Amino acid sequence: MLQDVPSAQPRRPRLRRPKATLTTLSALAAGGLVALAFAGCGIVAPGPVDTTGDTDFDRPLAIPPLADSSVDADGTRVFALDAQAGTTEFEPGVESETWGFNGSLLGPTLVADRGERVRVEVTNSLEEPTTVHWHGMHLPAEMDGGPHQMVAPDAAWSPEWEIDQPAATLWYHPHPHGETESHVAMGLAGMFLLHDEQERALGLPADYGVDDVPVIVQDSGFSAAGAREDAQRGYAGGLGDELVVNGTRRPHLEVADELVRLRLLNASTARSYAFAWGDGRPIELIATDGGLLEASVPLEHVRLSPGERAEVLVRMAPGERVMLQSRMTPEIAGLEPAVAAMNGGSDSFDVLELRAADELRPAASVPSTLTEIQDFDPAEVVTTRHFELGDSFEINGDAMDMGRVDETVTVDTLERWVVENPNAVPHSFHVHDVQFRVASVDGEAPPPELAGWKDTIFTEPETEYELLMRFDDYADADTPYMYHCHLLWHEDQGMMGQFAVVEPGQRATMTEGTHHEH
Ligand SMILES: [Cu+2]
Repeated sequence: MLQDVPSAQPRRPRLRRPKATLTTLSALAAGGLVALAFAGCGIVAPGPVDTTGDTDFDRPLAIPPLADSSVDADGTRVFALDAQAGTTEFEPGVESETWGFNGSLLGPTLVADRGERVRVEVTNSLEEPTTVHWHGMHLPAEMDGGPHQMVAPDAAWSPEWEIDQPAATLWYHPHPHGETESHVAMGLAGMFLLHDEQERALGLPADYGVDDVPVIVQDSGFSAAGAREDAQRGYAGGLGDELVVNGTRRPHLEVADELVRLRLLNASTARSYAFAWGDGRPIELIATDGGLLEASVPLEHVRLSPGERAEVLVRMAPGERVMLQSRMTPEIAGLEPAVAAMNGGSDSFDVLELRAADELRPAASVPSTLTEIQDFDPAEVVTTRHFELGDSFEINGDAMDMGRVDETVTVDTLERWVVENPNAVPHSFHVHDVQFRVASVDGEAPPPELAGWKDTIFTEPETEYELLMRFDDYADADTPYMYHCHLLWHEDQGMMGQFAVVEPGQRATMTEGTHHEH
């Protein structure tokens, strides 16, 4: 269980970092003039980290509790989330200040069914405003929990919507403009799992915390005594040299089932992972951000940048132990070695050890077809937009302006968004409201891990991603959705834009950007 020792802490979070100058950082990252120049500006660049094989994973993995809910007279499922400050003992007897929902760290797991109407009664017991964004969720813009839906201290906000998308591993986290990195680093994050009839019928492992296990991976710095500390910083943002999973350092999970489903969530602010098994067995990917793949795919590794999710299956033998690791390399990161070295792209970690009981409950075989994913027809594309990710945290040359709508989308149309990272440094791209398909990567068909529904992609340097997405409904000229780099420091620096979904012929209420030709 999560170590919950909530207490009022009327102080600002400690995990705030100085804002380094962009030009220095990006020049360094690109040039690889690593430690020497960093020493000159008072920042110690993270060096490569390898913690594999170092220590025993002797702590039981904390499992976030399932969120309580009640059902209203009209059938709406109602949850409650309260953002709170408290303390967490990552090491017994050593308290760190942390934030959580309904507790001192992370938040409960919300579960809902396709077709259900849900309401989340959000309250804010922090001393500063925050928001709760439903990452990956298709919903009206005013329910999205972005920077326009701030919840003041002691205030409440109750977004309500109908779950209208396939079974998936989604998550929630704050999205206050300029403060997202620190709010997530303090511990505000949780999972939101969606089920549907088709997924249930597959007979996949579905016993929460037993054979269907949330795996929320975050990195942090720790003092020798085990208090949480500021992480070191690369161009990507804060990069801790240690991992916590569901808030547990060095965790293991006892399993008594032959087949186990792990729901991997990269809830780190900056670090990307390349998940693989320590004994070299393939990692069986069954779902990406927005739901199931058409079929399970055996991979050497599953790369997840911040915000991305993957569901994987692992078949255990009685009595065995196997370590989930992250073994990133410059090749997997798609970065030059010098840039990779200072942005976590050469780092290896033990993540979570699975320990199988001597007798395991047998599992049904996994159906060869998990779902059918209908491809979008490119001939139906109504609008093509281009997004160039800059190395000084702008998109198409502009930093985020909460008073400007950058793109106006007509409801009920298919769009092509071409996203390019022309620089040598890492970025990513996340779109609110919709799940998209990756039509091509540099003109080639996407690899299997990008072949399903996605809402966030890592954007490798000098690579062009063609995304297709349909904006089915929820026209609202008054309220924009966001698209942004999901490296949270970049997002906070303004690497974000706004789009409004409107009725045909309508204009967004907010000032529209004028420099795009469609
Ligand atoms: Cu970025």
